Amino acid sequence: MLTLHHAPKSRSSRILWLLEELGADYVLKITDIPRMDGTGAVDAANPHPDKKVPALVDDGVVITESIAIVQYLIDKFPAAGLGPKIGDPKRGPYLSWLAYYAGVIEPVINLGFAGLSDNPAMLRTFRDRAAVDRRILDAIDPGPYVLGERFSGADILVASMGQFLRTMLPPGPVVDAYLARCNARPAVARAVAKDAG
Ligand SMILES: N[C@@H](CCC(=O)N[C@@H](CS)C(=O)NCC(=O)O)C(=O)O
Repeated sequence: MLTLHHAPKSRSSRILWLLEELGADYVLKITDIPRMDGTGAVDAANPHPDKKVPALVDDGVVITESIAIVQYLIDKFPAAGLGPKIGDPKRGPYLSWLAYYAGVIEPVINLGFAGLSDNPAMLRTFRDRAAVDRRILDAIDPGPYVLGERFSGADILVASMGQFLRTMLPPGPVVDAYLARCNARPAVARAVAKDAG
């Protein structure tokens, strides 16, 4: 049995969306977390080693980190076709996007929020927001999805940023249309209804 430890409107919302895309049977456990605005608190029942979300538990095994959870679930439900399989030429680009999301996009966005965007060491390591925006725009235009014709787990990661805060993605009509395309998926409506509690 799969259990998602989830805090509404957080990084675990994307895993809720993925579970709905996959048609998975799962238990949703609402988990409190300390929020940026000072609300919320650490939830002792949260199995995440850092008491964060998302945390997925599959038959007693805890899986953490959005990227690992996305790939774990996509592997577990191969028939849903949300990730190119080994041997598929799109597999390399797909894995590159998962790693780029965790290893570059998240740090660049968070360094921006922290006012550290101009730090030379950070720029050398991660490049800047303009470079991230260009990579995203180059992927989704013409797209229509990050990997081209096929919607995948990479879209769940990229689009979930814009769902959380529109300014986390590049401004303009290309991203607006991409988000509208992703948000029109029936699984998003189901996830949003559950996210609202
Ligand atoms: N790299 C982690 C980040 C998880 C994360 O920071 N989650 C936030 C919610 S969006 C959290 O649980 N914050 C509570 C805290 O920092 O105590 C992932 O992508 O899974």
